[in-house]
This record gives sequence, structure tokens and C-alpha cells, in this order.
Amino acid sequence: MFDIDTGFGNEHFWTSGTDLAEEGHFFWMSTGRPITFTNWNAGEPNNFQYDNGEEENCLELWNRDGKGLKWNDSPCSFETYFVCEVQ
Ligand SMILES: [Ca+2]
Ligand SMILES: [Ca+2]
Repeated sequence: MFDIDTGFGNEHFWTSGTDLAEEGHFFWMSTGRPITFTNWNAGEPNNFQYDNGEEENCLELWNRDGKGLKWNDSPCSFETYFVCEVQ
């Protein structure tokens, strides 16, 4: 995975995880399966609600606390990098 040395250490990365269908119940859009393993940043997911009414329903990787890329729910309209799985 990326680390500080690659220059991507402070970036955000989308996964396919989302709780758009049912608040608080995350699943992988790529497979339709519910999320079992989790690696959230402390206090996440917090479904933060923004002034425009948007809530956090999409799952990103973010090294928020300097402890490596952990999970955060973020607004789905946020534009950043994404990760893919090669079959
Ligand atoms: Ca949410
Ligand atoms: Ca969040």
C-alpha cells in the first residue's frame, strides 16, 4: 500500500464501500456483499452532515491520524483517488 515515501501518504482513496441503501449498514458496491472486516479511524463512521444537507455515505481510506490508511465515511461527491482490484 502507499506510504509517506511514495508521496501519496496524505491523500484520500475511494473504495466501493457505501451505506447509501441503509444508513449505518455498509456493503461493497463491487460485490453487493455486506462489510464484515472493518478498519475505521477512531470515531468513524460518523455520518457527518454538511450545511448543504449532504451526509457521509461512501467509504474512503484516509491516513487521518498518521496511523496508516484507515477507513472514514465521506460525502460521495468528494473527488479524490480510487483503488481498483485487478482480477
Ligand atoms: Ca452514512
Ligand atoms: Ca466521517
